[in-house]
Amino acid sequence: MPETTQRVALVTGAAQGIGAAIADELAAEGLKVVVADVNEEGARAVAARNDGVAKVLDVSDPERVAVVIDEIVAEFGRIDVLVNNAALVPLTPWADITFEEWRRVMSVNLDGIYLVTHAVTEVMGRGGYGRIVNIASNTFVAGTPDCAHYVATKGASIGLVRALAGELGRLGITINAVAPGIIASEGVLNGPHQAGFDYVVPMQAFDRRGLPQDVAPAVAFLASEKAGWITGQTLVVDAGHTRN
Ligand code: NAD
Ligand code: 4PL
Repeated sequence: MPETTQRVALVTGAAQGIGAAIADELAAEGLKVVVADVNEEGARAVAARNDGVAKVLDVSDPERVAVVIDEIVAEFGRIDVLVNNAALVPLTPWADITFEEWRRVMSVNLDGIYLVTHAVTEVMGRGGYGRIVNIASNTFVAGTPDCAHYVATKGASIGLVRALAGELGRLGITINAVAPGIIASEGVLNGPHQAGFDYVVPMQAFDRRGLPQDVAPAVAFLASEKAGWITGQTLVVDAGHTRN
């Protein structure tokens, strides 16, 4: 099996937005980045500017997840960092959330974390070192309206971090969550969530819209060797919108 000394990071949903900024940050810190997304063109562009690798991946597709992890292991022989970033970010009032939409959000935002994390655990454990970061959201505490299914998955993502820290710790793997507040990603700027800036920015300590680049350094820290004594935690990155 091929072995690279360079650390390898898999970032899901990294074709745009927060995931793309995380891929840029990890590459700048010297990691080989695997940019995985359903959006092939976007993933290729982010991979190309970072001397990384693009993978077409729907995180909710078990067969595809298995194939992509096998390909990464075949190519690099290791996966050191996993960032579970891919998600649907809907804005739908409770009365309008059909069971179909509910299931789809669970499938991408929660099953996707299970599938990719479960699939990388063996190869990470083999190396005796690993960093997993789930991108959660401050909606879990902020009371953000009209996204109950989304908030439920973000709470579950924090629950999984807390539950898994012990088992993964035995393998030398840390698992933490980063919970951003509203961020001007492509997804938010092109959708109904953009209206949220009007009431959120006045609650922040800093009077501007958060950018994907405001979140990426916190993720890179938790994904670094330096963060080895931190696991099972949630780091809120929201300009002080929520405080605890
Ligand atoms: P975005 O919509 O701009 O980008 C999401 C990316 O995920 C896209 O490239 C999309 O193609 C990809 N994706 C969607 N479904 C996928 C699937 N099934 N498999 C693989 N890739 C898939 O979103 P964003 O705002 O950058 O959000 C990124 C993460 O940050 C999400 O987990 C989101 O919940 C979280 N977050 C966002 C905000 C915000 O305000 N933007 C705030 C807190 C947390
Ligand atoms: C405060 O995670 O945390 C809107 C959209 N507003 O996705 C989020 C806030 C959104 C958020 C989020």
